[in-house]
Amino acid sequence: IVTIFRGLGFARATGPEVETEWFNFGALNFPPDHPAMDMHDTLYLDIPERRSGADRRRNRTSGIEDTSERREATDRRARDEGRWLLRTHTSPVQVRVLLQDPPPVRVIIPGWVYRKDPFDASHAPVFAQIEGLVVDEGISFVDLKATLSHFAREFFGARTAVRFRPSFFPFTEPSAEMDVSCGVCGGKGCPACKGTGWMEILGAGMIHPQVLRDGGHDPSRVRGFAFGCGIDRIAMLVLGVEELRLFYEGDLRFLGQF
Ligand code: 2U9
Repeated sequence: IVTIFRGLGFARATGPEVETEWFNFGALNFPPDHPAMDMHDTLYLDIPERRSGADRRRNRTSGIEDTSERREATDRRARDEGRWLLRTHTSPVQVRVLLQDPPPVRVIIPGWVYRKDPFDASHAPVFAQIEGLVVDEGISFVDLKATLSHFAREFFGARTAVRFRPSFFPFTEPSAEMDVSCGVCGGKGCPACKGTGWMEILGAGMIHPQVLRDGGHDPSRVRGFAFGCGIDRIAMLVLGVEELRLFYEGDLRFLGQF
């Protein structure tokens, strides 16, 4: 996947797996207590100094009007004071890139992410994700569609059809999910695609103006798009593997096939 995006001028970026609440949620437009945060069952690290910092911050800001200056100041403090956690997605790396690199930005970020999920046939407490980020002047949804369509044809084969469906993420607006035509039946409908002819492979969207602003950019000057997908799920679809745990158990009878 990285090789395909390298061909489009993307650079690979990496970042820490232990993160703060601000880099993992706050900077990505997850408001405190927003229901979207239920999507992530987060593994927090019990580091007392950090937790007491977050408690102080909550007390200071309670009941006070959330003006944009106030929000900015709170975010700056939150960067240093929030609880520690194991990142639930690779998105905090893009936040770090936004804060560090001037546009034009084109990065692809593979990495391990952590969620408090049971280890079963389709979930693991640690799994692999890959996300991408583009920021420049004049970027539009057309760039998003062209880039991701190219990726799908390179990865799944030249005859692959794609479709985009509206979706929601706190960090992108508008947001979409991309499906590719089922590689098993060619789009006719089969058990692998549950009879629909399509397989959902990634989420994407235009970077939310608030996320750009928190990353130090002026949304009236630059825009961007981002995307993310679970690598394990794609591997299961492509290889026809129905049991996720096989990838992690180290059984040579399974691994020896690849
Ligand atoms: C910044 C701005 C925007 C990254 C994105 C998705 C859509 C997405 C999930 C797919 C399945 C993760 O593995 S999964 O659970 N991801 O659908 N991710 S847009 O958007 C960003 C990231 C960083 C600063």
